Amino acid sequence: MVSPSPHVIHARFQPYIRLVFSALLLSTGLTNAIAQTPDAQEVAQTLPNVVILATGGTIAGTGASSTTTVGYTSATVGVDKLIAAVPELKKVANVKGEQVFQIASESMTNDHWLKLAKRVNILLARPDVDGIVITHGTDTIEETAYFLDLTVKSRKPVVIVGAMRPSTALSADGPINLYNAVLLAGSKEAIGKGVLVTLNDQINAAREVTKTNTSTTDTFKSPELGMLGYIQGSKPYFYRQSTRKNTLDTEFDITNLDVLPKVDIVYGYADMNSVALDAQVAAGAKGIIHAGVGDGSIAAQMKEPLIAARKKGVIIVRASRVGQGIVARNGEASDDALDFVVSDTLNAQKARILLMLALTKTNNTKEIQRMFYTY
Ligand code: DAS
Repeated sequence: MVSPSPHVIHARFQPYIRLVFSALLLSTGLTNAIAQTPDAQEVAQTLPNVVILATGGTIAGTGASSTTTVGYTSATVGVDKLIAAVPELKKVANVKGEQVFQIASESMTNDHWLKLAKRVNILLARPDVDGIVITHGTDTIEETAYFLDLTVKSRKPVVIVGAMRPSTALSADGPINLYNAVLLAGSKEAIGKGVLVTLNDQINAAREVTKTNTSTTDTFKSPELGMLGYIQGSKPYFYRQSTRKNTLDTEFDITNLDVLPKVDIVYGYADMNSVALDAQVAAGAKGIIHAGVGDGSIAAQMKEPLIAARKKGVIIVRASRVGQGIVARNGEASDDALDFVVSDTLNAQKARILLMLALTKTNNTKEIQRMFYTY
């Protein structure tokens, strides 16, 4: 029998040889692909660790129907449900949640702020925490943000987020705001920028941000001085940052503070009287923010009551109800002669926060005025 030529053998077995080679290539390719596709644990190791501290507010609110955008119940949804409602968070950070409070933020107090600031500082001191998100009611978000801006002792990002529509509403803004906040808190770009507030795809600085509309989703703005940037397509874009000192660069330390000095606000208006001021001083106020009309103007009938308060050792800060612009020293009042302080561009509610912290350090009005030009 003539042996078949090698050529014939090759032709007969060619399909099998091709199959074996294909199987080898496939398995090698798969091996490479598997080797290149990191497993879930490896992915998690590349993501930042962000802790979400939940305090309540509309972002955790529920309404009677999907069209209820006012008259809903604030602060009802827990932090775990907030996180579960946004599975996309897992793509941008390793997230853990803590329910610090569950309140509508109009009920936020100094005690809440001290507890929150202490928790933030403890967490940020941990090497395995890269950033913090605080979910918060929008009514006092600007005040909590500024208090933390002056008391957080870290350059790691702290981002405060809220929502203007409850979680049950059509086009609720909470989920995307929370996603953006976690993304921002885990970003390198947000390091060293001070405490930030994000809603509506925008990034604002704690010092300048304020609520400008009672109910619309674009309510948070930094009028005149401007926001810091945007979040677009899962990426933060910064265009400016505040020139004022914050976080690690402030002289305030609340570590061992259990109570803040009592500071109240009197609101200026035509035909005002000193009943509220006198009552606040009698109740033990250590400082008064006079939110005057215009450039912090003092009505004739208010001058003596304010001087009397100052003589009792109460620090008087001239602010303005207007909201934007500088309250000029020795402009609408003889601040040098009256030994008053001016708020610079801080609105009344933020001037109150800075004065409370200033009074934990000094009663010297020259030192306090320096602080209002520094922070
Ligand atoms: N009452 C508001 C608050 O909790 C609801 C909100 O807008 O978050 O601040």
